[in-house]
Amino acid sequence: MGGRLVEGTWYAEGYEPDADGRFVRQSSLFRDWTRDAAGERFRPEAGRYHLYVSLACPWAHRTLIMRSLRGLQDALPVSVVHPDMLDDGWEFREYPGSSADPVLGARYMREIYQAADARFTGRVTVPALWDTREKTIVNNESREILRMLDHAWQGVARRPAPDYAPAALQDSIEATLDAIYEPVNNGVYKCGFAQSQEAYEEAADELFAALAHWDEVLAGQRFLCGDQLTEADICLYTTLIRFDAVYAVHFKCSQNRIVDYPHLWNYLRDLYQRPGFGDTTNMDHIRRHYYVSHPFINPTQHIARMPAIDFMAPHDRDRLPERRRQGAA
Ligand SMILES: N[C@@H](CCC(=O)N[C@@H](CS)C(=O)NCC(=O)O)C(=O)O
Repeated sequence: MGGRLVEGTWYAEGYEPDADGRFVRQSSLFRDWTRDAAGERFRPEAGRYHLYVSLACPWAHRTLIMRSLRGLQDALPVSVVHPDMLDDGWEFREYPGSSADPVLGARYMREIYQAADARFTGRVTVPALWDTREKTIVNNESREILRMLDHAWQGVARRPAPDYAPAALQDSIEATLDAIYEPVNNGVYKCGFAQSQEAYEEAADELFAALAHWDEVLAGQRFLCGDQLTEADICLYTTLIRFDAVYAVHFKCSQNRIVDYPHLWNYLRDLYQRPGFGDTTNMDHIRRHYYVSHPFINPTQHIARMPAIDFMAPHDRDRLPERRRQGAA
């Protein structure tokens, strides 16, 4: 369930819907950029920054995939919160796959936000990119952290190439990221957190129309923006991989499963089987987080069984051309 800081003080609270019961996601509030140029305030440097994530969270997962694709594991350490997010919000507590906070020794994620801004007002979210030198959060918006690790961190990356948002595709990538955000990435939350039947129906209509559309697109091309893997694929992956195990049940995204879409399902397996995707996916954190953390929609907090799906089964995507690029894992 989580909560909010108001002028630096924590209040456990759920999500405030709009007048028609729709879920409204807060905009991220730390929006500085790391840039690799002389005189920049936040220059990428090995060991200077720290990434706070949850393995359950699809937004944080985007940044973990790029960190892995770029080979930034040594240069950019991470702390992984406990999967449960209840009255105290995200917490650093012992659990398989979770880790402590070596930077501030915090018990709760909110302490990181309080350390960045003692009078912070807003929800305490992951991912968050912390600067150990200036002792502040540089950025807490996944799409921007993803872009920074892609474009500004090559100097400290073990794999500086390829570019996952190359100039020739940048407009198409931005348009695709925008197009999948509301109906799909945020759409599953809008289904799950809708507080009126109408708000739910509206979100479900948009979600399943978008999935049908992208299934059709992927019938004829390997990736969302053509024959190269881009940031757009990373951003769709983190929603698709959670869909059948969690969103279909917990968020009532029940009309179809991803395994029912021939192209989306093969595409999902293709991505899962690549370095950086399956190996950053933790189904235990994912399932436990959602089913336990929202008692207002799952009061028993029982964790639904993992459906019998095999992400490692062979896929049919090799029939579609892929442009192999220098440095690709
Ligand atoms: N726009 C943000 C959203 C991040 C976000 O909402 N993360 C969720 C976890 S999936 C969170 O930390 N929620 C805590 C809360 O709302 O209390 C991003 O893309 O980085």
